[in-house]
Amino acid sequence: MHLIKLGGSVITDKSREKTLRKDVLERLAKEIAASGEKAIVIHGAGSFGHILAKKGRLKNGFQGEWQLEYFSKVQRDVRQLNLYVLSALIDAGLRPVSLPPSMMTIYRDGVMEHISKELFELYMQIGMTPVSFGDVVLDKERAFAICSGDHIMSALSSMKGLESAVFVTDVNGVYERSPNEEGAKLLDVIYPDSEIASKMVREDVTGGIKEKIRHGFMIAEKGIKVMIINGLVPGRLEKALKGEEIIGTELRWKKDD
Ligand code: IP8
Repeated sequence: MHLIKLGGSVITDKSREKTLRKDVLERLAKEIAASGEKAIVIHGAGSFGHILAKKGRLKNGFQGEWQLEYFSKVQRDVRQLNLYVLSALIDAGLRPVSLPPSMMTIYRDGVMEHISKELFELYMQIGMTPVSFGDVVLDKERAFAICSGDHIMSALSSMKGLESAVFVTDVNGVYERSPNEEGAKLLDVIYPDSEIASKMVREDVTGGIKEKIRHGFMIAEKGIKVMIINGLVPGRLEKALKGEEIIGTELRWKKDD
């Protein structure tokens, strides 16, 4: 069984509000189905969530009544994206079931306090593909919080029978320098003490990669194979799920893993 995070930067155009990359989403859904592997699919919010979440300053919780309108709108919009993901998975022949975080997770002071893992397990047992996503959720201290898909990935990493966690992004993996810089080298493997990993976490080069690395290592610590791969290149996700050699970055907890 695999945990797959379809990054918001892959399945949406992050620069334009509520813009789906339908062709990419449909291809990735087909690759998951073609792999023949069991999976839980988590997707990011992309331009269906991040733009309005920022405008409504939802990240740090309640500051004023005016934010509630943004809370509602972001929840509505990420659901809309979730419906597109569900449709793509159904069309690819899978049997997805939606598990919205607002219905099964609770935060306290910006930290996930509860997630109903049993729902994921039971749906898997009856042959469904659980699908969850980045959402706005209740927070017992701050009224509400942003629950990222990366956070759901690490929260589910203690599930039985888990073989790998694949973070599908719009870059080949983790580079020693910014991938936009000429000659930047892709790293095949990084460790928690790799200079690049700590540098990226510290300097917050891109919020997205930073969170992926942090949550990715929390998963790798449990002995699960963790990969960051490029979903814009056809075939990589399917190969990653089949355990085939591909271009990407593996996050390893220890040097002898
Ligand atoms: O795209 C963020 O989830 P992510 C969720 O997985 C919202 O980081 C609502 C912005």
